[in-house]
Amino acid sequence: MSGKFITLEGGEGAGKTTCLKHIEKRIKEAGIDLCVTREPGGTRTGEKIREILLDRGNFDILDDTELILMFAARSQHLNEVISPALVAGTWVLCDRFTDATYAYQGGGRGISQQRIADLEHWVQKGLKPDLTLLLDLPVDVGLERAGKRSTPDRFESEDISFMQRMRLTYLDIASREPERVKVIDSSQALGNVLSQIDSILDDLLAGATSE
Ligand code: T5A
Repeated sequence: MSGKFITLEGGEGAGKTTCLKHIEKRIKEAGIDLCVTREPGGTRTGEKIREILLDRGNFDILDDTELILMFAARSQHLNEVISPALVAGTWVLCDRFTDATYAYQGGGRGISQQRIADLEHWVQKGLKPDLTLLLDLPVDVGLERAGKRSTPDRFESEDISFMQRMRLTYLDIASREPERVKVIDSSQALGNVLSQIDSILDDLLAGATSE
């Protein structure tokens, strides 16, 4: 596979949507073909699964059902969108991926890492992002930002302790995989957040254009 696979992660209200647009602009300005997508979702079937997962009315979804639905959407997404793009040399920028499963279903819900790893192995067959930008900020700051926006979905309705376990899981992944996962302090003003992202992208794009 020759395209680069970049994912964006973070807790609620971390600013992913805001930063995604900036990253997309930088990569496209460098003349690189880019596919921008998201999880759960990114395909017709995946977007239907997303609706089920985010709907606050679905309070009775079991933890394992939630986990399996995440990977069902991911399987569709990988086969239909992500892998074909990477094979064609197109870069893929994805709003959330499997680190979110470890953080939300693992850290938040308490599902074992091994169970998630088994599904990851089955569905992804070893495929991992080349670069993950983790937008990290204290849970209360993120919830305040997200709260200003809209009615909370099924995940945004979880309590603070769920969010804290989710944040710690993300940080744990970053400490175990520092080469892949770059932590961005997204509690700062937007300009500072984008500067942190730019310095990482500068290195990545310099490497890509010299290849
Ligand atoms: N999920 C997903 C799982 O549980 N398991 C999985 O495996 C996967 C893939 C998906 C949900 O699914 C869960 C996690 C999620 O809950 P989502 O749409 O990806 O949903 O997730 P959200 O976190 O809800 O994403 P949002 O787009 O809603 O939030 P963002 O993108 O993090 O935040 P954004 O950019 O909209 O910013 C929030 C507000 O803050 C402001 C923005 O203007 C906006 O108003 N803001 C700032 N304000 C001050 N300073 C800054 N630096 C700011 N940056 C942004």
